[in-house]
This record gives sequence, structure tokens and C-alpha cells, in this order.
Amino acid sequence: MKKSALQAARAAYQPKLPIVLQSAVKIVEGEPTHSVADQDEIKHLFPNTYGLPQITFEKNTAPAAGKPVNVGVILSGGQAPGGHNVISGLFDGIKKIHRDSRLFGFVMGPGGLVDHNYIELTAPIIDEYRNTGGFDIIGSGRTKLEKKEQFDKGLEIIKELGIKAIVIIGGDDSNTNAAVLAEYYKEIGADVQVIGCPKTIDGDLKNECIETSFGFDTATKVYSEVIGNIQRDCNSAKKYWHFIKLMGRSASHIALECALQTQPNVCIISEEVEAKNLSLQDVVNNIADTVARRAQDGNNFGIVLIPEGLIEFIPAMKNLIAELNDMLARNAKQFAALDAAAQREFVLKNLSKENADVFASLPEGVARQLTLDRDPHGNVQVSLIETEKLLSEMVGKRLAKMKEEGRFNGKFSALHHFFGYEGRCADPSNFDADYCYALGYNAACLINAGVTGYMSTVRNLSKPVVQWQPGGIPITMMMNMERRNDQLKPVIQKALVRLDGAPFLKFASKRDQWAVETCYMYPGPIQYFGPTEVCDQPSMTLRYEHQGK
Ligand code: FBP
Repeated sequence: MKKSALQAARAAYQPKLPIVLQSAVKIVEGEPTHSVADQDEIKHLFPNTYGLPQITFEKNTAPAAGKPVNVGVILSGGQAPGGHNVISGLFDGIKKIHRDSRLFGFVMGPGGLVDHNYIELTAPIIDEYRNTGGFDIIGSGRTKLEKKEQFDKGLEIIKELGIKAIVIIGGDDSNTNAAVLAEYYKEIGADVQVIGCPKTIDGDLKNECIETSFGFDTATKVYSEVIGNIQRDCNSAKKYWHFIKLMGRSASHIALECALQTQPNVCIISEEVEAKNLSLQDVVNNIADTVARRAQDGNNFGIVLIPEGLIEFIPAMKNLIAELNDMLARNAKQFAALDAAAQREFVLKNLSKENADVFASLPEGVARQLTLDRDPHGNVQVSLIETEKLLSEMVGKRLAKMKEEGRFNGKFSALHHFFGYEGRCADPSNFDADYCYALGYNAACLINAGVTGYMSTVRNLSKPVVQWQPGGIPITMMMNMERRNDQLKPVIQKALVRLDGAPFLKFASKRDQWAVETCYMYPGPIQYFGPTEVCDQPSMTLRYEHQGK
């Protein structure tokens, strides 16, 4: 395949490895672990993989003599920059164990395992994809692995290919599946290890052991570049308000990181909206007040960042969505058979009075979007809801009223953007290229250590790569019980933006100034070659969270 000049130069990049992984490793086991909540239930559901110790790797003096190992790899869920480097790190890691080791990629996500759809990933294939964005090496999918029949079907091909371990590269839902699969194979004595890798641009798969999920760094840098460009345009023409929705299904980490990088006039943080029990109208009023305040200085332009998941955090909307989820899961067949108008009637009739009133008060298009198909994990597909238009429309109405009352004397003209997909397959930043390669290489070390139900972890990420600390944590440690599709299920707890965390506090201390003054920052495009302070900086979220550590 013909390569662009950057692709060719990037292909030659050798990701940096932590010093510990540069030679053979020895395992250091920590204390037994507990799940973050609902310990009794999780222990009961995972009798074979609960309570395992955390693992850290240290440099070993004697080189390990390994046997060839066959490994299967799956990319699961939404794309995130760096997935190809996890696979190339894994490939190099198992080849280091023994040169006859083999890597099989299951095609188009977890469904590939069930359908026996795979390719062998050989050195020439791997070399084509080193340091590239995307998941196209084997494709990704959102099939939920949860049924015994799926596990048994998967086991057939695992045995046929002599696979010792499966590596699932995914977000919280996919790693929940990895834990369930690990438990099942352990329970039936299948002798197959399952290892997870923390992926998602959303940044909500993190805890004290996982400092960040991969892809967040690159995706937020791409969005921040474009937001910066729009800010410059906005500050040049001085005539538009740009409403920019940013991906991140639940948590607002992406919006917060982009705000720290670009210093917009307004950035909404869903977690704060929920904590302050704000209504949709409160959010709108706050934006309108900023528009009016800037208009007093003659500034009829500005930037509003909106996290994709906002709607689910507005308490009244959250209740509505929760009831809708359960009601639609219970009546899926009947609902699907109706036309759009009848579906609206059906929803209004079957919801509690309180939620039916909220549903009826929404613009019809938005209300309809809330009833559209859930993803296989039962999530509302928030990326389909046009919150940016909903908000700007409501802000426009509010400003018209304020004008009548003599409280707004400016102009308001809005433009809309949604940044999500354009950041998910960018070539990984140096940070993500190195981090992902280390995660994959480290997964090979976990396989060699014989463990199952673990997630590959690399810590100390705000330090230079050589000082990064590889290891693994039991996936059950991150779990709690949550309601999904009308049932209580064990799932990995999502990490939301902490309102007492350093990144949010930094933002909160600056936002009043950013609202009124024009303090835009222009981060520019990701740089792959050049001075380290330009090319190798991790996200501001990571830096603030780990400052001084
Ligand atoms: P993952 O959680 O699987 O990493 O996906 C995250 C995400 O990119 C969200 O930000 C977004 O809401 C969703 O995927 C979009 O899903 P899809 O790719 O199916 O359109």
C-alpha cells in the first residue's frame, strides 16, 4: 500500500519501552484485592477470579526461557488511537518469549471469536500497522460476550488453534466481558487465560492503578487542535457563537481536557450539572448569561463546549432515560412493530406521569432520539442526540426574552459542530504510541506469568517512559453491581470527572475569566517529531492528577 510521507516516517518510529520491560521480568505479588463495591455479590459471581493480588513486574537478572505461546487478540468497542500498537507490542512480547509464538486476530470484535472468524497476524502484517491509528488491522465490534454458548463456541476455535490466552482490548463493558470469560474458562478448567487492556477515548476507564485509558491523549489533542482553529476563526470574524459537542458517552473527561487545553468561554461538565441538580433550563440560562455579558463588551462571539453525555446527567432526564431503558427493554418487540407516531404515544402511555411530562416537554426530535436503539450493552446512543442544537435553540429563545426585558442588547448567531469520530483513528501521539506498545508488551508478560482475569497496567505515566511501572490488576477489583437492561449486573465502575479532582479545580478557578475575556489557547496539531516539550507531553488531566507524585 502506498504511504504518505508522514506514514512512512511514522512507520519507522520505535516506541519507547519502560526499563523494566527491556529485559526479563519477575513478578511481585501485592495484597489480595477487593471489588470497589458490592464485595459479597461480586465474590459470589466470580468465585475463581475474585480477590487475586495486584501484580507489579520488576527487572529480573536471569533471562526467562519460555516455550512458544499462541495468543488470540480482540479489538472491542469504539476505535481509539493506539490499538495497533497494543497489538504490535503484544506480538513483539510473545516473540520475545519464543520466536515460534503465534498471534491470531479475531475479526470485527468479540463476534469473531464466536464465529471463528480470524486471521494470523504475521510480522509483515504487523509491520504495516505499527504506530498507525484505527482498528482496521482486524476491525472492531460491539458484540457482547455474555452467554455460555458464546464462550463454548469460542473455546472450540481456541482449542483448534492451540491458543493459551485471549487478550481483549476494550473499554469498561468489554473488560467486564473479559472478566466473565476468564471466570468461566477457569471454572470449567479450560486452561485459557484472559487478559484485558484499557482502551477508550472517553477516559472513563481509570482508577488508582489505571492512570488513563489509551486513546484519550490523542483524541483530545485532535479535538483541541480543531477547537483552537475554530477559536481563531471566531476571534477573527467576531460574529458567531460555536456550540461544540464532544464525544465521551458518559463522563466529561474529554470536554474538561479540551477546555484546559483551549480555554473556551463556556464548558459544561455533566458531573457538575448533576451534583448541583441543575435543570436543562438552568444550563441554558447560564450560557445565555455569558452571551449577554460578553455582548456588553461588544463581543458577540464565543465558544461553548458540550460533553456528549450531558443529557443523561440532568437529573430529570436521567430519571426519564432510566425508566425508558427498562420500559423499552421489557417491551422491545411490541415497540419495534410500531410506527414513529405510535411509538411516541406508546412511550407517553407507559411512562410514569413525572417522566411522561419531561418526555412531552422535549423537542420531538430529541425525544425520539432517546427512544432509538440501545447499543448491545444497553446504553442510549448519546452520540446521536443533537444536544448542541437543542442548547443553542433554547439559548436563542432565552436571549430573545432577555432582549424584550432589556437585559440583552447584542446579536446571537450560532454554529454547530460535533467532534468525535475524527479523533478516534488519528495516528497515536508519541504518548499513546509508547503507552499502547507497553500495554501490549506487558500483556505478553502477564500471559507468561500464567495469570487470568487481569488487566494490563502501566503506571507512573507522568514520568519519562523509562520510569513507567508495568504490572496487572484483577478486573474484579474494579467492579460493582449496576442496573442494565432491567437487571442487576456486575460491571466495571465508570470513572466520572471528580469535582474535587485537580483537573476540574483548575478549570473551575479559571472559567469565570475565560467566560468574559477572550483567553483562547491554540494548541496546534499533534507533533510527532521535535522537542520533547512539544511532542511527548501527556494530557493535562494526567499531569494535574499526578502532579507531585
Ligand atoms: P468505547 O467506550 O467503546 O471506547 O467507545 C466510546 C465512544 O467513542 C463514545 O465516545 C461514543 O459515544 C461511542 O463510542 C460511539 O459509538 P459508535 O462507535 O458505536 O458510534
